[in-house]
Amino acid sequence: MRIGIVCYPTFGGSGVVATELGLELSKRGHEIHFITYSQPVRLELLSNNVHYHEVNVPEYPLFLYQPYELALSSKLVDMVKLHDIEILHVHYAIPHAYAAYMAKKMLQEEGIYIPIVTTLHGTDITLVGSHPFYKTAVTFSINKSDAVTSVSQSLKEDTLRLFDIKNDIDVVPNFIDLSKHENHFTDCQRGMMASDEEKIITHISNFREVKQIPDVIKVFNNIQKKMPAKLMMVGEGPEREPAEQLCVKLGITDKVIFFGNSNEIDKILCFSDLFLLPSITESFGLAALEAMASGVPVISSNTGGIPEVNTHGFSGYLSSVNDIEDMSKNAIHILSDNNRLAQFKMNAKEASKKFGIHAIVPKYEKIYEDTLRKC
Ligand code: GMT
Repeated sequence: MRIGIVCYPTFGGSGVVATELGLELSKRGHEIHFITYSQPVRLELLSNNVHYHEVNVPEYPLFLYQPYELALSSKLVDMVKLHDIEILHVHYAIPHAYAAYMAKKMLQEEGIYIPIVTTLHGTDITLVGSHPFYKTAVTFSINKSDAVTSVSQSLKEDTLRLFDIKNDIDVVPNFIDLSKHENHFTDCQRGMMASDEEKIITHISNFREVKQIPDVIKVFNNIQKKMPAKLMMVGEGPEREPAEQLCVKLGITDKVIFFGNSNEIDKILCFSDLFLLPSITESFGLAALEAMASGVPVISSNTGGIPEVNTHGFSGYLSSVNDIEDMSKNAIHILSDNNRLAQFKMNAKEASKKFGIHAIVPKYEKIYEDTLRKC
């Protein structure tokens, strides 16, 4: 199939999933066209089967907000015609599903029919999409999609609760390429980060409020009172600076390393002992799955789709949102006994296996085939 993929190209789960999906589909013989405003961060290799088309939005002083949806829908029309694209798969409803619907209507005028698959990722539903300013258009564009998928059962339930949805929603969980987390680095440079007796705790996110960054720091603070430990903070976002200030206040700056965004999270995870994800809400928690695949147990909140990924008492532990004491107690329980830690690491890896790329990508292929057949 010739498939157009629309996504956010930046660091963030939805863009990562869309990119990995496109790359895997290309390996399975499909022709993939990424259409977005810059080259997706995990899209390192373009090939015969993998193309990238940039959406340009020229600045014009009249506009307080540049009309990205308009530029995107025009680009979609042009690329569908030029490359004979058969189906569009848009990741993150806002504004991609809306722009794709506009493109579809414009193409229909020319006698070209292009079906749209929309994948809901989380904040497009829970935080942003359900806001009254967006809700009408988001509901419309979901209902106008030819197929809709969500990345967890929990997100499907949230969507049906928050919006008046007429379509079926298929749950297709997020996935990862397990082979990228095999820990076969000869350069797993643990020694550069911490001494042998120090435990390494890691958090990876976009440092937004929803991630509860202060809870990450507070849980780590409790851990380091009980044992030698270091905290690796990976990512960029508005909560980074307050987090650095909190570390100063707690007197733990020498134990916390802020990395910024990284394309090498598998290398960081390969020397990590524990992953923290205390989010207020999380439709899936791709970063937790990536940690588990690298054999890193997860201490998380029990919100949204996280319980579908992290199994309490097996791959890690789940606590109520903001229950710092419980998260700290569970973290110390895992870390304080090396045999127990080794068992949790094995369990985490085991639990990640059901989300392997080869198990999940065929589900999307089937959705494309069914959608093309129906339309
Ligand atoms: O976590 C974010 O705020 C970024 C957002 C995104 O667009 O990448 O993440 C959402 O989609 C990911 C991929 O499906 C999920 O793993 C994240 O759980 C989800 N984030 C939230 O629901 C807060």
